[in-house]
Amino acid sequence: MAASKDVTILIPGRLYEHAVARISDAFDVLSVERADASLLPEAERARVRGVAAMTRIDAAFIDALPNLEIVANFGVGYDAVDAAHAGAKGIMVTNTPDVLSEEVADTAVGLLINAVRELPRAEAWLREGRWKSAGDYPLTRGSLRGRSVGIFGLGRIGLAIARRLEAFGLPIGYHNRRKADGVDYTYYPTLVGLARNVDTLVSVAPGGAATEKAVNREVLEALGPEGVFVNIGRGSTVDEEALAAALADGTIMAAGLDVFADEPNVPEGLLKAENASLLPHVGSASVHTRRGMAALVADNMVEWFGSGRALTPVPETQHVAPKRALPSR
Ligand code: NAP
Ligand code: 8YV
Repeated sequence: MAASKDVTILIPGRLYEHAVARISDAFDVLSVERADASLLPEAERARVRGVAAMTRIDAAFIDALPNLEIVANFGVGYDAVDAAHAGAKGIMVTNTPDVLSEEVADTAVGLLINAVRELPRAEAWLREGRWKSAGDYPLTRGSLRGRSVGIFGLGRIGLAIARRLEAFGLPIGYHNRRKADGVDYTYYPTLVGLARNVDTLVSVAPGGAATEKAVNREVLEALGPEGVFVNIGRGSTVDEEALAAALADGTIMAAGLDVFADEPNVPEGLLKAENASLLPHVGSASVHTRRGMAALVADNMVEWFGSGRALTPVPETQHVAPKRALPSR
């Protein structure tokens, strides 16, 4: 069966408007305020064959939709979707890899430079008239010169960050669960081992139980007093209390953060830290890149309901095939 208005896609909560438009072109769309099945009458739940979302999709929500075939996540990080549960039930989950990697890597490098060279504070100095009233902005203690970089999560985005920082002349190490194929960067089997051997740690690891608060006091102490920590991955990977303390007491020098554990709530200790550059999760947030992500969300749906294959299935649902008969090729 091809993509058609006979297929109902549920959009719970807010979704980027270009994705809504692309999905609405191809399918019947049902919207609901949030991913809470009690907001939908039973007949409507039964209509739903696909979900497109950038919000939490838990096991209870999946279970409440008896004819659900696919969850298309708007974002490459899909820690908000219970993909293991979906996979066990034969439900496909897709994400949006690759189309955002270069944009997010650009943002990570910007955040690193902001943190090290204090660019947001220097700009504030100018805007507040202090250049005129007080003179030049003070020289920054930090510099990228002479730094060594560690990447926590050397995957698609991590590699794009590494390529950029290599061009800046900086040596690169990384920590993943497994050594990456085809790269010459130095591998560290533990995160604390990586932190001990670099002074600049960039985290782009996925969220979830395996990485929960992995960047903790011990890792920050290992990074040391010249240490700079950048997080462009997920806020859940950091012990934010330990990070705020480390910024306040000089355990590390500075931080650049795009992601937080409980967005949009940012802990007071981080808001107060003048040696932290903070961004409201804008890693992929350009019109160009969000359009690419939106197209991939819609194309996954169209492909699934057309050919029965997904373009970018997540590993937990690689094995999932449609339960319905597929058109002959
Ligand atoms: P990816 O290609 O899957 O890379 C993730 C890397 O992390 C892999 O190399 C993986 O290697 C490593 N990893 C996974 N679990 C680990 C663990 N428990 N311990 C150590 N290493 C681990 O994903 P990506 O496309 O680069 O995206 C990475 C993450 O960036 C996403 O999941 C998302 O959370 C975040 N992100 C943020 C923004 C933003 O706007 N700030 C935008 C896009 C993505 P191994 O499997 O060998 O461990
Ligand atoms: C998006 C992201 O901002 O892709 C991801 O994992 O974190 C970002 O690109 C997010 O998914 C949209 O809410």
